[in-house]
Amino acid sequence: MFKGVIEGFYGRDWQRAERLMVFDWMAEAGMNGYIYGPKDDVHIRARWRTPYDASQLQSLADLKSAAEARGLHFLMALAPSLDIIYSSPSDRAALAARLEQALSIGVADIVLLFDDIPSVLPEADRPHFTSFAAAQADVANAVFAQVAPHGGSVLFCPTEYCGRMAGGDPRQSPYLQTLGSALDPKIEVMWTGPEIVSPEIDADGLRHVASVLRRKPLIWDNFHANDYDIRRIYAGPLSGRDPAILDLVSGWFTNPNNEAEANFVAVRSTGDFLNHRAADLTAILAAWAPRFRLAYGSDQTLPPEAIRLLSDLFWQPFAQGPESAEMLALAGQMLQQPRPDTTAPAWRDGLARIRGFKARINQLFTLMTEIENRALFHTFHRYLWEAQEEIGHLIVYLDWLNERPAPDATFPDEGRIHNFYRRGFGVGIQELLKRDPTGRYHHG
Ligand code: GDL
Repeated sequence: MFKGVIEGFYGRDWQRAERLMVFDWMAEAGMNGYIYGPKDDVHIRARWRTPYDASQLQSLADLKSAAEARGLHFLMALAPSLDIIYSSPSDRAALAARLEQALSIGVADIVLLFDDIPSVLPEADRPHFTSFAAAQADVANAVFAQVAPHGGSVLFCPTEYCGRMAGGDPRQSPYLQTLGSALDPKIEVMWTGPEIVSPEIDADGLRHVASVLRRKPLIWDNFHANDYDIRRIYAGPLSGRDPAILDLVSGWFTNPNNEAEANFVAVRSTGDFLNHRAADLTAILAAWAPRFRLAYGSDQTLPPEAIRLLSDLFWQPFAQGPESAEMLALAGQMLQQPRPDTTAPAWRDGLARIRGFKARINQLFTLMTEIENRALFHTFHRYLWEAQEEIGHLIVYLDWLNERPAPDATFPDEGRIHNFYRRGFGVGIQELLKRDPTGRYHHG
């Protein structure tokens, strides 16, 4: 069973050195496969008809060798989905030529991507196929027929690749029903779970997908992906996936953070899960520590508690790290009353604890500036900057409440708020659409 990483996100793709670094982590984590599929490579998606030139092809061949040297199977993605005419002989020939090119460097395992496109059969195809799914299956079967004699395989990412896109219950989706019956049974079908980014992937959901696809799904896990939100990055462990579900899948690839350096915990914790090992965050963070060597010589690294705090601050898509969650809950309680009794022992104690947390974030921020690995430093720097800025802001506000301002007084730090604090086009829109704590908008 494939257990690995797919470089399948939007945004800047990894550089060669970053890929080799991730390969090392993957091998140590007991993974066995890597899919080369960055949306940034125009030859995969936007210009899928255009072959790689000789030097690009050589780089891919080198990457394949580097993966194999670490025991990782190398798979390549191709996404003709944006504008292919499924019935066009010239498009089919262009696709076949792209496969020949992959085969020429020994890559016979092809990941055919039909994600993130409108679910409509092109006009020109309507006389030739009964449905969108039938057209895709026809192309995928042809791809399989071309690579199979070379010992190759096809992993197929459908257009409905999660429960939500399939209308909730995948068994009811005509699109998936057609794929299930029309795709060659040896073709693997990818699935991201109930959602694009799934908080949980559970056994019942997988059984339902398997029944409609007539094969076990192959998981494309976006748990640690962060390309959809510039304010987030995930250095917390995988969760919401019980190892028992591994019997219900044919393979598993995680599509992690854009920032390669941020992926140590993602790769290790996913590797632990895929190999039925109990996740041990302390051990993972200890293994990460050597990358945090301080620049001023010696073999000192960031202390374990600082690395733990870094992971805690940038935890998971659906949960704050344990300490960050505790601090947010505490601050939430302290801010519940418009004019809290700041002399109450609980309030004073809360302020002291948040101040302590701020001091630790400040210390982490400073220590990070001193690490030798500048790529790792820059990976987290802007996120840490924001964390430091925001908690500083919270403390200034709590201090102001502590001075027992008059009931009609407003928070005085206006200059800072209006000049540069939380500005930008995106923020402008967020300010127009005010959300309640459950994420809903209320107009008026
Ligand atoms: C997607 C894209 C993927 C992206 C991810 C997270 C799939 C199958 N496709 O929709 O490229 O990185 O979401 O934003 O997940």
